[in-house]
Amino acid sequence: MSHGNKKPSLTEKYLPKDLWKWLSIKTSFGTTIYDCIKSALDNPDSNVGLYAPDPEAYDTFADLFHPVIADYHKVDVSKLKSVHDLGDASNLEDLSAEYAEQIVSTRVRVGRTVKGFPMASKLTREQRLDLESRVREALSKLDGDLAGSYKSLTEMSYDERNKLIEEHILYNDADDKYLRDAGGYNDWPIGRGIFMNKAKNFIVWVNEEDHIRIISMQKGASLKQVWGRLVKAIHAMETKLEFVRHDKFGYLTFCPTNIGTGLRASVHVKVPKIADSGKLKEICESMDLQPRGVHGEHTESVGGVYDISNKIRIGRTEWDLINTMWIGVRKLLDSELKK
Ligand code: ADP
Ligand code: CIR
Repeated sequence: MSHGNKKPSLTEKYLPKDLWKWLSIKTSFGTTIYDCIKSALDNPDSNVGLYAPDPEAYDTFADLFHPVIADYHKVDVSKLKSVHDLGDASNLEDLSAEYAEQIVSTRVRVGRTVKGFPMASKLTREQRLDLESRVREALSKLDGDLAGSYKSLTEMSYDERNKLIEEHILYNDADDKYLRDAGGYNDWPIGRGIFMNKAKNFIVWVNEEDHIRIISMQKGASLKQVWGRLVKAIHAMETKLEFVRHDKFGYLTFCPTNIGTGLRASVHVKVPKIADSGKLKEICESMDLQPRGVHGEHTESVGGVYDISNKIRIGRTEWDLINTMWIGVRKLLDSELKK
């Protein structure tokens, strides 16, 4: 397979040589090994390339999923146990005014899979619509500052969708080639939608890459408020829907990079000097952080603003990952502002 100058994907690296044993195996949802690795086959430039078309794939094809998870998340799978602690948001320290000024906005999201359904690529049209209506029903019961309204993509105009994408509220319109080739956009946009509270700072994505992504976001640097709101939302959603949880891998998601906590805590932060030095990725990696462009994964920076978030999602608690991001961003800003 040709990769240009790039390293082979983790899927290619760890694909067992005795594939023969898997050719007749299917999970109870009908998933084959080909379904799991299709994105890597179609995209030799993948970093990971693997997707779980249903929750069972993580165990049925363990000889591939486990080493990929170990490598990406830097964990020992044999010792791994799912650990969770949402911590206490009120203990998060605010940044000094000088540092806070560099931060455009703050966002935390968690991904979840609803029990009883396969992930995006194996959902039939009917199952996706059924899942959408169950999630919609659950969301309609939220109250207080979490109360809001749901809209399907099919009920929204092109302009309405574009405006929300520009505001970083709605997911991009089926343009991730890795996800598309994994089958994540089957029957797009049917069954997909978005829930927003009145303040537009609590958002739920329905049937994008994952069944649901629960999101808290706002302008500025108050991680305390953002995380506090998300913790409240997670608790509320858990009383209304049952999510798939694995003893080792925690919350299961379509992409194995998101399992565990499913949590990505990010800031849009101005770091033009570090970016110009060409060392942003390297510095981020050394602190378990990942830089992305301002329109999400696989996009570019605009005006020296980067999306900086925790890279690891498993083997550590939610509270640990929130703090990893916060401490790392403070160090980045120490260096950007030359303290
Ligand atoms: P995900 O975070 O769900 O993995 P993406 O990387 O595609 O997915 O990001 C989704 C959207 O969230 C994009 O529009 C991105 O710009 C926006 N986003 C992420 N972090 C922030 C942030 N800190 N502030 C504002 N928007 C953000
Ligand atoms: C890939 O393998 O490159 C894509 N399927 C995206 C994987 C998750 N993101 C990442 O590694 N940065």
